[in-house]
Amino acid sequence: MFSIKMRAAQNGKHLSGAECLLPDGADIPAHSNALLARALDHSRGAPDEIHLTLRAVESAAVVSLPALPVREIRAATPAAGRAAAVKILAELGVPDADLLWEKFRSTYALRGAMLLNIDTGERLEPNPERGIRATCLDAADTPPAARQHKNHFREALILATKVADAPGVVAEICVSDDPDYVAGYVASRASGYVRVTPLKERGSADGGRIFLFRGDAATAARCVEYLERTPVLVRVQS
Ligand code: PML
Ligand code: MG
Repeated sequence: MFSIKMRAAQNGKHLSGAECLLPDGADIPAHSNALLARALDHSRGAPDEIHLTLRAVESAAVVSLPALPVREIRAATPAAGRAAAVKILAELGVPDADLLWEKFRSTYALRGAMLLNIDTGERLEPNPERGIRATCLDAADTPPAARQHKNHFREALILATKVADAPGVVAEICVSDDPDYVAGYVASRASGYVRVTPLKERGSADGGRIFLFRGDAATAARCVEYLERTPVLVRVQS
């Protein structure tokens, strides 16, 4: 298989990124072009640097997962949305779920997510300045044209499906960092993907992700390895 990753920046500041995971025989130039088109057409600005990386991936290791089932909660206000998210996390056994919003502040500056031990409060990312990236993932059978523009919901569902399958992950909580996109979600194998909107005020860029983890150090190491390196293809109903 081939992994293709795109990241675009302006004056050294990250603008956009996307990736694909392609089986043997896929039209690699067509997918690469679609990612380039996406990099060149971003609402946050024109990039002055684009990195496109192609790497062969061991296809015997690929995990295939059905997308998590989806439901949606529409709240009257961001505070009500956050309360709904906290309630689901509490039901999943996350202690002090209402205190997570404080932790969320430290995710705003991260490129990746926070990996948080929910029993000790310890952060487990190997590089806390960067956070942990859930990467090496894609939806199975994505046509090149579908890659040219960002689809928040679809991309989040694919990522959340991989994260929920990682060793030790109890749940994930995400708020979009896009100022015009006020939705987010709580996801886990037990709850499925629960889309919650709104979780923040329109115009706010305060978004991030926390992967809520429970387990010992060996499980944490397996979790990081899975999130960052195990190739996962998600089967999404279209
Ligand atoms: C992001 O990429 O900004 C996160 C998107 C969260 C998507 C929530 C949804 O629409 O279900
Ligand atoms: Mg974003």
